[in-house]
Amino acid sequence: MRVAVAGFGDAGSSIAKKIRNFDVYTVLSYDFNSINNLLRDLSEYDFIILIAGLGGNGANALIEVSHKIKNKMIYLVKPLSVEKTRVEKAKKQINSLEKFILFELDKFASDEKYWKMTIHDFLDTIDNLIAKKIESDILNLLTNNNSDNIQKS
Ligand SMILES: Nc1nc2c(ncn2[C@@H]2O[C@H](COP(=O)(O)OP(=O)(O)OP(=O)(O)O)[C@@H](O)[C@H]2O)c(=O)[nH]1
Ligand SMILES: [Mg+2]
Repeated sequence: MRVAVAGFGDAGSSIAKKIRNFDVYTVLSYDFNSINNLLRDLSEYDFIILIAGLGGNGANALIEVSHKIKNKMIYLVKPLSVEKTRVEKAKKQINSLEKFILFELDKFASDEKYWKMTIHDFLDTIDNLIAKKIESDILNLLTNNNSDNIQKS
């Protein structure tokens, strides 16, 4: 089974770049041609992993692409609740998706071990954790040939 990873926007591409051993596409322009070229590239694969941070343009592109792809798993990062505008946009985006795995930045931020970190190091650490979880989901998928077993974190 051929698996590709597509990371949309800043959060999505930052996470996707940390995933090893699979073909990774980072998506930072969302015009008609870029999205169509991406869809053409992704059509060569049997299963697509889609990743984005909610509340921005990347997640909108992810939604558009995901509606055109059958075999997929979607991973999303939920903004911090202080990011009010993004949180509002995130709600609408979530409503237009059926099945996804959500990583809540608030939950990570409430863990004391991150409090001394800069926001950059915090996000970098979280991105490593998310990338590891996705890699392990892909390996499970390849072993079992079935995405139903993927556990929500
Ligand atoms: N895990 C992680 N989350 C991030 C990162 N950068 C931003 N986020 C979160 O993801 C949400 C979406 O932000 P971006 O990824 O910048 O959104 P975008 O898709 O680039 O869209 P725009 O910035 O609106 O053009 C933000 O509200 C942050 O909470 C990152 O590097 N890693
Ligand atoms: Mg951005």
